[in-house]
Amino acid sequence: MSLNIEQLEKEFQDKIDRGENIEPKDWMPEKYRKTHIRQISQHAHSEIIGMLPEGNWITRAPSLRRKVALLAKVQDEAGHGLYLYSAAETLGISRDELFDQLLTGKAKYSSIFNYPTLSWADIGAIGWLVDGAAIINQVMLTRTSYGPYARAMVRICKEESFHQRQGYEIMLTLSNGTEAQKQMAQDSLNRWWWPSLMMFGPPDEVSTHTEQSMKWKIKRKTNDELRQQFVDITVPQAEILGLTVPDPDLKWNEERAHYDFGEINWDEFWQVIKGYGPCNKERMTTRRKSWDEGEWVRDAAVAHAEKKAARRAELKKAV
Ligand code: BYC
Repeated sequence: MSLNIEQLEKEFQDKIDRGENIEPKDWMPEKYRKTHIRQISQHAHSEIIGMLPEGNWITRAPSLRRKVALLAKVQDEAGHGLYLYSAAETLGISRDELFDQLLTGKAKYSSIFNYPTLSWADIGAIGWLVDGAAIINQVMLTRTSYGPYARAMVRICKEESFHQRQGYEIMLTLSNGTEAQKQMAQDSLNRWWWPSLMMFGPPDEVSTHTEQSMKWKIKRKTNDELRQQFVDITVPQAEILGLTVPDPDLKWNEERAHYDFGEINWDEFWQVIKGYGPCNKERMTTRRKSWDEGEWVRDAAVAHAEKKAARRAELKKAV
């Protein structure tokens, strides 16, 4: 029996090493399945919780054009959540279980959404920095080894690049505006810069899952590699905006051909993911309230589906 498992595991690893995708009906080690359920569901929850800080600004967008774009972005995020929940379901977990894990606090969602959106510029900063960071992580995930997740990522990345551009355009408009608008953009960059760097997860030497996830090609780059890539791409964008990245240690390193950057406050990161960030309570309270208030919609949808199925069965009997 144990030999059999070893053989299966070897074949599984060989398949991954050959660059082939794993599909839902293929044999997979239990830990591979669990790791994917954890990561895909955490990703789905991030999309759904990520709608809250931005949704907060839909009614206050400064023009009809901005409102339409923000509405579309937030709707896209709901769609991303749905693709991802569907991808997780292919691994044998139900949607109800996934929601339950979010609502009971058992499953995590991205640390970034536990920070408040205090000004309109924060909508620009989220698009530019948060979606920018998400794209870097997700372009890598289009080549992740689990087929349904990789395919969901292709579509999601296309939409994310529109999100990133709408955010950068808001920042560009504010930076070229009045002194007060430029100040608003700077203040927003000051507050969102470091939490955006934290999105990539803990440093490689303390990351629990990276080593195994790299072997299984769930991840193709480590947390620190992706974080460096984000800094290298984003700093020149801040320069075009005429804004200052809030890091006195940020400096181009000619030898490494990368930017060196300052120490991230990892205590803050761990506090936020343990539930003690500025908005954790608010986010979960809002999510639970909307789940409770949506009960009648779910009940009505189920009743409608049952009625339709019964009618179909009767028609079948009649012919
Ligand atoms: N926040 O071993 P590690 C978006 C946890 S949103 C919270 O390195 P891994 C968007 C980690 O789960 C972007 N928790 O983990 C939506 C683990 O704890 P558990 C969402 C974090 O999985 C709306 C522990 O720390 N993207 O796109 O190898 C608007 C140790 O970490 C975080 C995804 O979810 C964090 N930042 O690597 C705009 C992408 N970082 O689970 C944008 C998919 C780490 O053992 N996920 N932890 O209790 C990934 O690529 C990986 O899961 C991560 C972490 C790189 C995030």
